[in-house]
Amino acid sequence: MTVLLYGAPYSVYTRSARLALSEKGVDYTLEMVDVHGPGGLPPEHLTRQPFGKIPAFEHDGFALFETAAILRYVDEAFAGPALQPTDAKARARMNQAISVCDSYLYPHGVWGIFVERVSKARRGVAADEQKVASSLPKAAACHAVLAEILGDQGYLCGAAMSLADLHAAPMLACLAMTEEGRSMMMAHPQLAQWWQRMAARASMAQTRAITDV
Ligand SMILES: N[C@@H](CCC(=O)N[C@@H](CS)C(=O)NCC(=O)O)C(=O)O
Repeated sequence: MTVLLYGAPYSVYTRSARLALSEKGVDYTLEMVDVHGPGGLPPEHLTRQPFGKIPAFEHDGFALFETAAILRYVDEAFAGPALQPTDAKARARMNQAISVCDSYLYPHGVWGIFVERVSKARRGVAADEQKVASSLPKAAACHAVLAEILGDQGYLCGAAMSLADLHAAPMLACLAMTEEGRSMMMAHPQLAQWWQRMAARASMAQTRAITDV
């Protein structure tokens, strides 16, 4: 069996796919595709992901892109602990949390805050304060929604970990590196406890990258 993941350790979406593979106990090879490298996007990557994004995935010749689809496939195609609840309402919440991460947390939390505060600082570039200010309320709303979905459960969609946790954790790991992200998290004590639980998982340690060193 061959499982290939094309992506980069710094990418939050690549990390979500790696977390799912790791939690399922699937052996895979990470083929480095550096979309932000000096040479730009390697042109051959467009044959795997026509929009030039990472990750892309392949299992014994079956090629797939879009992280949410990869995560569902990994859960359904491989043995290991189930990563999707069977209850219709819990599953709907899982899909809602994933969609909130994709639509709002990624653009406003990762790009609007983490990239402005952390990535740009590493390059010696000043943050665009207007961009940060306009992203803050939306990132805060993401935290509030995730905290509401979590409630007093151990994981986002119940007592067991689900794909929603694996989708959200890499993005929140980025935010946890910023002052703003930490205070948004601390505003929701249950979410802060959930974060500690996620951060302690072996899969998170195995996939730690420049985003949360
Ligand atoms: N909808 C895609 C989004 C993936 C995505 O945005 N990946 C980022 C890295 S975390 C990327 O490839 N960015 C490169 C770019 O936008 O040029 C998915 O779910 O896989």
